[in-house]
Amino acid sequence: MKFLVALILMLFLIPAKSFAAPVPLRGVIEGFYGTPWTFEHRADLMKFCRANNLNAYIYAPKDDPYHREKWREPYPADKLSALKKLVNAANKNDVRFIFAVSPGLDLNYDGQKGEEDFALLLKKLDAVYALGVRHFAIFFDDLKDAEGRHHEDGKRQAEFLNRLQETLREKHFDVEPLLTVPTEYYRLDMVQANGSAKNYTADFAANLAENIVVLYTGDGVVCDGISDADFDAACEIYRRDLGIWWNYPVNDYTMTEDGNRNAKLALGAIENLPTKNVQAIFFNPMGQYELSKIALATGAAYANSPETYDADKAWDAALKKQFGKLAPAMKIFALHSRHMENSWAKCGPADAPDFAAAAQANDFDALTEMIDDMESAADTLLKKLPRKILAECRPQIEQFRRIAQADRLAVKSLQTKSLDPKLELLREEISRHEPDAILSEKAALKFIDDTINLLTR
Ligand code: 14T
Repeated sequence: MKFLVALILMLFLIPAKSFAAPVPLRGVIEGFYGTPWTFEHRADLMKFCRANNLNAYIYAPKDDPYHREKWREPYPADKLSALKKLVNAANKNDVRFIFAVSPGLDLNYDGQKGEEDFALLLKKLDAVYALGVRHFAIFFDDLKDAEGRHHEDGKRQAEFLNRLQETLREKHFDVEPLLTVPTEYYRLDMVQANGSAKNYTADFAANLAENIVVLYTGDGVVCDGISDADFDAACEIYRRDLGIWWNYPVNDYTMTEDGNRNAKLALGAIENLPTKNVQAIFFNPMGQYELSKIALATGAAYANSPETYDADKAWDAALKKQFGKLAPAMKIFALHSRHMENSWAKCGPADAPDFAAAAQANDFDALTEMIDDMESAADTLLKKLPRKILAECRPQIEQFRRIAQADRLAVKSLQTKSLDPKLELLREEISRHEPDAILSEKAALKFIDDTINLLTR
């Protein structure tokens, strides 16, 4: 009898779990500042999307001049033929290729100039339609001036999008509904202190055609999660189910001075996203294509089953799949490079919480064991990581090794209650490399500074 009850229960529970509804539109948005990905990266991404059951890619690289600054100009022939290959690769892998333009910097809406701009944008999209693209997006993000103000009119923007969508769909019956990002694209920027929508947002939301998909980034631009309640509140403002533009693992706000690298890598799992009602989600990655795949694989696991998603499990699975024998070493390194935080951004799991706890507790045995692992992980990775991957993280792994060495000196200094002068020298060397490589600011790096401070007082 018990057996029968159990069997019947299982019959109900198993399907419920394994058929948890995926987010319908789920994928990657190439939406970061800095050197865009190459066409080779993008072609590879299409296979990655298929393998991870992601079904969409938005082409929106901020520093492709033809996407934003020179949006009026048509793509030159060589770029267009590269785009065509990419569109074919997307179609072959069942990935929706969504072509985005960000015309907001200098778009005219009214009069003669308005008509000219409308025609130019239509021409731009038509050229891409001819390549086989059926999904389009128009973005109005990052139009604020130095004082953080913008001068956009929500009604005018919405009417522009409505007209564009109508015109496109009259010409081509098979164009899918547009996607957009408003100028006020995070919740705390959409509302006034009293909680009601600002004029821009109220006007944009009230006038925008029902079927246009609106993406937003959460309560902030880069924020540490979207609870179900946060999400409901945002959808309430727009009176529709919103899509999410999720700013992890993007790290463009840690750009180095030469603009070619990023000091901190976001190698953690996606976490803290809504469990239901999400219609679309796009993860904005790092310029470091290969290393973005760790977070993206976890994002895929989330998007395929928001209700049952387990960030730690997905993270382990992604590391195993992508790094094989090197997964244990990679995990030790990645543990110290997950959390992204500055004055306005905060996202990603804490860096090395066990290290931070052991440091807090003065647990020298535990610390020493972790430091041994850190040093040997750094050596292994520098020796054995595939060339393409190492090219994206060599400065950070070398910095990781210095930090581990300094941590060892810190433990020794604490044990002998006297500051080893080599520790201060090594700390200076670490500082010299910080413009290029930052990790574990609140764990392994902090332990060095805390120790120096304690012993120099
Ligand atoms: F449209 C958006 F949803 C969005 O996130 N826009 C940009 C995005 O392209 C960029 O990659 C991301 C992370 O830096 O944040 C947005 O850009 C900003 C926003 C800021 F508030 C860049 C600097 C900021 F201070």
